[in-house]
Amino acid sequence: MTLTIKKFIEEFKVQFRSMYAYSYKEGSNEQIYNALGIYVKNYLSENWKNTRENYVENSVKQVYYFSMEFLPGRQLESNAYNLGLLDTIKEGLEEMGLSFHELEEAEADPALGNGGLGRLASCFMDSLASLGIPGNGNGIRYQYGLFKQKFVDGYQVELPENWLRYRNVWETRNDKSTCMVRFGGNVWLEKNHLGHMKTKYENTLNVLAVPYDTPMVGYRNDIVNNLRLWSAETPVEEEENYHTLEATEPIKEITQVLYPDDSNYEGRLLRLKQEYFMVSAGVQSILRHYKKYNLPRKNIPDKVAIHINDTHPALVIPEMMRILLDEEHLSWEQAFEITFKTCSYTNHTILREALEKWPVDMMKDLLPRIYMIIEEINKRFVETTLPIYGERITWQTAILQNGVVNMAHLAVIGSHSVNGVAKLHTEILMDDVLKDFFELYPERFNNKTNGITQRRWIQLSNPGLTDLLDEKIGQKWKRNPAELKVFKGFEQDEKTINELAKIKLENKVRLAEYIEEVQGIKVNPKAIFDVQIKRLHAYKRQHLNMLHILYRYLEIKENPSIDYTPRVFIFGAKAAPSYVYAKQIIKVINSLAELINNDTDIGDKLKIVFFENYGVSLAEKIIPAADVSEQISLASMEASGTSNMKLMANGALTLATLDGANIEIKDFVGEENMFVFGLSSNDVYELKAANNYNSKAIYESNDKLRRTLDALTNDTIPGLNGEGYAIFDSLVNYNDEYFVLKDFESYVDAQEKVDALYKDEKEWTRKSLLNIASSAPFSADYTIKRYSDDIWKVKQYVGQKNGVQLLDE
Ligand code: Z16
Repeated sequence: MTLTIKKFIEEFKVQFRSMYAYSYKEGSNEQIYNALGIYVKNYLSENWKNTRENYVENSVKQVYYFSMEFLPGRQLESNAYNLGLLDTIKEGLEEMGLSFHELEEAEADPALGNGGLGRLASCFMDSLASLGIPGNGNGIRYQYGLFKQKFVDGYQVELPENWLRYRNVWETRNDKSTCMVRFGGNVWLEKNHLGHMKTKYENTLNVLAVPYDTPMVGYRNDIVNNLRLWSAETPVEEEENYHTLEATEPIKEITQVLYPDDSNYEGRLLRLKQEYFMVSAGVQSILRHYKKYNLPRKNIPDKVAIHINDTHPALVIPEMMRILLDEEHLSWEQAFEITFKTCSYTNHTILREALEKWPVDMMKDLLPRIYMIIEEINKRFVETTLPIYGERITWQTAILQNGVVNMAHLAVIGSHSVNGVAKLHTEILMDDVLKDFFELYPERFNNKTNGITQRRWIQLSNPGLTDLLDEKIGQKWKRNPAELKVFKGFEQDEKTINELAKIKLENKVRLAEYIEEVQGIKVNPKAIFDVQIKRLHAYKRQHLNMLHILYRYLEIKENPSIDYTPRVFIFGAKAAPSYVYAKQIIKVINSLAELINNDTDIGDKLKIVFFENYGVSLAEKIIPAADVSEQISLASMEASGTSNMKLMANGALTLATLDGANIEIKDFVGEENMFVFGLSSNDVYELKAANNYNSKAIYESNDKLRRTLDALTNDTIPGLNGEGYAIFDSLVNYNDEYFVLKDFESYVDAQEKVDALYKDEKEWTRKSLLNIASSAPFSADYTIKRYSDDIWKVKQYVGQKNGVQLLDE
């Protein structure tokens, strides 16, 4: 049933006319894009239905990935590609005088996440479907995504991201599967006439949860899984109680906007409402669906796995208990066993300020029944732990501590599996952050290093590289990423090296054009494209990058003939709106860019491009053009990182501290094929333990560093309003929490090695080739296979054809 170009054109014209009642020739890009999206969605709807029905008919176990964030990116191209329609559609559009890539720009990029955690969730959705694993996403349909970032005089300004403005063609509102979520009020237990305990409620706020389902399309395997995002509405039967539109605000606001904090905990009541809303609706709908399997309740864990992505959805545990106790009337012991066997939890950060701790009073008021259950879980935990492990461990690990609910503790106690997201990160969880739990439950702990989908991050975003790989190593790598290592065989092949260098240059030319178009900066495509793309956070140390640029600038000014290889420093980063320090760093980088980019003494030697509004779509443009991947967090702080993996897979050389997954990158590609610098995680722990770090002494003793830091405060950089002072102060006078000054020298040395190597184009490209060929272990397909085998116990669904095979890992 292959689609011909002719048939596509005919059907598309009908589709457009039926939606807009005029010819596509008169349509706007948004309208044509919408018609195209609906066309593709119709095309996949049968597979979507069949997949759902087959799962139920065969009583397969399904996993539900609960996440407050998803960052799917644009879906037209990837859906068409996974369905095998992309070329037909492109050619058909061309015949109609339309350009696919222009239309694609009309698609909103749903920014329903902050950064790594949300993008990981979406890579996982892609891998689940492509492997044919029964896996669904569960999250929130935020009406406004993460803010749109603009720079005004170099300062970050946040604008609302109204991604639903021109409608969202991928979603299906599913009014048949709504749920009711209750907040607040009074709760008590009462014996009914049969002697059963019944839970009674009064004065609750009832919120209708409406699911919007989005197809998650597998790679050429006829599998379409589901992403279910919930939206809050006034219950129909209660509408008349709300006499004004205004009175419904407290309901609508629950799913209005995403909290813009990455690795940071925002203890607002509304956020807690969002978390419970998503969790309650998700668990209710799963348990309702389970009834279709006609099995006893004790078998739930054989058919259902629920994954808790960071602690944000950890209320799954008491919510599942509530339903099993209050609605299914199971005993506490039965309910807890089922819950525990069903749930698993991933930790994504060791940052103290990111660990969720909800005030008991807030929880009690908003979720009285849930709080009662948490108290009981805590009580029973303490009763069993105390006699065996004693006071210290018991109180350190309790859920209720000093008037707060410790969500990580709840997640660990209620889950059969706890994992970190890179080897080092999992070790740190076991030896430090969750050390006491590791003593209680060593068998629960395991590592699952993150991964990325090579379909979006190589095949779609880097067609040049994809064609080269196909030509050299055949097509098998697309279904079996391990095949990428065959590319290593070409490291000495001059022809391949030249072709690879040419592809990179073409990608850079394209990015250079885009930079000129959107940022108005002319850059030389032959310069080194040095990329740091990630959320702005002090621990990620964009300011270390900035200090090095400033240092270079001063060197060139002093000695114009100095032999630096021309370099374009590219940044993409949003700061949380309330994160003052992060915003100061943005301002300083932007002002420095203004200075350097307009200094005729500098010319091509140094350019800074700070893209506005970094997100998935921009990443797809930047990554294929990168030469250097900056992964410079203070060792031990970055749980994993995932831009490191995407950049490596596209042939960038990694410049990194031994942090997060950078360590595994080094293990696979070899230290000689990257640039490692700085303190190790152990060094950092020792330095902190010694408690004698003195950043001011470093400042005073290192001339180059002092000159660089002084340039932050002596009017070298025009346009600053104290931001340079703020950074100087934090580094010199407030003892430099993230050891920027300590790592500075070593970073500068590593940067000089980058320059030196780049002069040898052949050698550079050979290393680039080895990076691509060594990137296979970071395929999300493998990560998902490991979650499925070790944690979820879900199997690849057989009965579909093709798909991603994972022949030999
Ligand atoms: C997030 O993006 C991450 C951690 C976290 O606790 C909250 C959010 Cl929103 C990131 C980590 O910082 C990063 O190292 C990791 O690669 C990513 O999650 C995916 O695991």
